[in-house]
Amino acid sequence: MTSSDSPSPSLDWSTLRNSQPRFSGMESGHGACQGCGQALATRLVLEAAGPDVIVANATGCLEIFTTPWPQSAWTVPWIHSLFENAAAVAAGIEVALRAQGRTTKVLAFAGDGGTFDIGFQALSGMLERNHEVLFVCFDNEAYMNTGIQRSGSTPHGAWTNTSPAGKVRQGKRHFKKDLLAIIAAHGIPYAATASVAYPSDLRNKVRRALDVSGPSFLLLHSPCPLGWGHDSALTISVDRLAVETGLFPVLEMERGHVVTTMKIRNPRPVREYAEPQFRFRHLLQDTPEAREELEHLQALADANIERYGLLATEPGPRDTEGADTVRRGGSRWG
Ligand SMILES: Cc1ncc(C[n+]2csc(CCOP(=O)(O)OP(=O)(O)O)c2C)c(N)n1
Ligand code: SF4
Ligand SMILES: [Mg+2]
Repeated sequence: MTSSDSPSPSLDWSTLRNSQPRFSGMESGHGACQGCGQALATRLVLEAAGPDVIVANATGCLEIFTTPWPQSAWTVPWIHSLFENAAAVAAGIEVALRAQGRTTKVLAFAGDGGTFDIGFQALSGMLERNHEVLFVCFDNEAYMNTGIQRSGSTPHGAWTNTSPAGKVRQGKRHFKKDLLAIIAAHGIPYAATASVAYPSDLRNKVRRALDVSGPSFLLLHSPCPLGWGHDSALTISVDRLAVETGLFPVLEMERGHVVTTMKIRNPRPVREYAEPQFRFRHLLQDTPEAREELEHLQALADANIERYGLLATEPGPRDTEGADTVRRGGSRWG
């Protein structure tokens, strides 16, 4: 399309095109499902981080869909670690680079299973030893790559293949692990959460994380159409609802203290978040058990809003309605 056939005469196509990030650390042509939040989140992280990085990637969907032998979607140096040791591998790379006097940034990528559960020991050690590594957890709230098993991150009440919903139980009995509180306890320089529904916010947090001296941690909410059972076209709107309900608080922490939050301008009921997702479908039934579980989920969202002071008192440019949700334009490299 040229500027002459632009649908809007006021839209300058060449400016728009020039504002697109030039660098992409993960190319298209990979095998992720349509609408995969993790694929989008990875692209955003790498756009913001730029080319001078090395990635250590734990086993999981991301590793699988980007590297079907003999192909690779990565344009940055990338190494596949075990499910449990991405942080340890990244720490080793960081020490080696430091010994060589190199400033290349080291990123560790893992799913929620590889972060909240099986990779947690290596992560905790990496943070405690103060390695200059950015650890990114792509949180799709279950072990997706092996067929949707519940993890420590799966929300209360959600169906998975190992937390079924039926007469006796209404999905997962336990709560989503409060990983942020555990990360905060390490007192690291920078930790933050972000959602693929707010790409500019996400990219800014990557840049901030890479600017600090020492370890940093990002928890990126990454919808999985297959495991959550929503239409792949709804990935962004579903994730926006995760934020607008309070179920996924978006915030930044320095040395364990919350320093910024994305305020919620119009809080949405968790029912609205649950409706498009198969994993919460049983909570919408007209039974006392389903109603009670949905109330629990609402109470958890309300508790987050209260705990982090998420309610907007007046409209702001960085609240859930003011923040940039569509415009692209990450850093330009080369
Ligand atoms: C020690 C070990 N246990 C189990 C597995 C099998 N396994 C591979 S990927 C995976 C699930 C990964 O879940 P998560 O980290 O949440 O990433 P996702 O696939 O959801 O992106 C499992 C259980 C393994 N590779 N290694
Ligand atoms: S199963 Fe989920 S996380 Fe894995 S590629 Fe598909 S949408 Fe992405
Ligand atoms: Mg997962």
